[in-house]
Amino acid sequence: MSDSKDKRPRRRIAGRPAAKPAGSGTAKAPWQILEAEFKWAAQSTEQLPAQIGVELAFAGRSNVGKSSLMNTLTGRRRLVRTSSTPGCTRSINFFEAKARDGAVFQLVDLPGYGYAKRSKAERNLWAGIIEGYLSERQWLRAVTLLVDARRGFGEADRLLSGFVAARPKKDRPEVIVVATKIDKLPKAKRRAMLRSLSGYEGRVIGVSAVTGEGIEALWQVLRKAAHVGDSGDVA
Ligand SMILES: Nc1nc2c(ncn2[C@@H]2O[C@H](COP(=O)(O)OP(=O)(O)OP(=O)(O)O)[C@@H](O)[C@H]2O)c(=O)[nH]1
Ligand SMILES: [Mg+2]
Repeated sequence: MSDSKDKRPRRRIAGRPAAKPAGSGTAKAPWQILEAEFKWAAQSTEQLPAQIGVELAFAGRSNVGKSSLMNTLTGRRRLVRTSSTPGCTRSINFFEAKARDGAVFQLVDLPGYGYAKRSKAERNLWAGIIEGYLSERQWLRAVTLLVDARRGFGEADRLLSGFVAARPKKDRPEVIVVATKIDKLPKAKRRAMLRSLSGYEGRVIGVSAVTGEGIEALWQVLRKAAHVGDSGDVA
């Protein structure tokens, strides 16, 4: 794609959380990302790329921390543009990440779902594109659904997980729920919050783009969902 660089979202310089390198403290971990680069941006279903590899998507309400989490997962501060103003990501952005053991993933950053300050027409347009991507994308193996640790599971989160749940079992991606911004909760309250995250029954991984907490646990689950063997091969 010749004009891919032109579509690349501009990066924000100031005010982002300091992403810890994924794998810091776990030197030479096989899951640690050594190379990551922007690949593609799509602003409509028609602009989605043909097969480029195993896809791991990041979905959730606007401003919940999707783009920041991707920076932390790849150990890069500025791979993905983030902002304290909701509505930052306005296209479906693909980033290729290569792990130490050779496994390669396409990390897919989705725009925030249901951002209230956009026009209804724009919200509907993006709801349709996100729904189309989550319910039909053939190479999607896992959807990390981000929920603010302090707010819990809401209507938008149920909708997003519903798009995936409606797929036939044989090609249904795994939904992994993560509670973001866990650093904003006192340590003593975290376990209880994760257990009681309102409206959700399964396991929730607490993560922080600031401290790097939960990143190794999330990579283990993502790699399992992508069927990555010990050798780094993607089945
Ligand atoms: N304290 C803290 N702040 C975070 C964390 N993750 C993200 N943030 C902040 O939350 C804001 C939103 O982060 P983004 O990563 O841009 O959120 P997003 O979900 O991609 O937002 P949209 O693209 O607008 O949907 C930014 O100000 C980040 O610095 C975290 O783990 N801890
Ligand atoms: Mg974003």
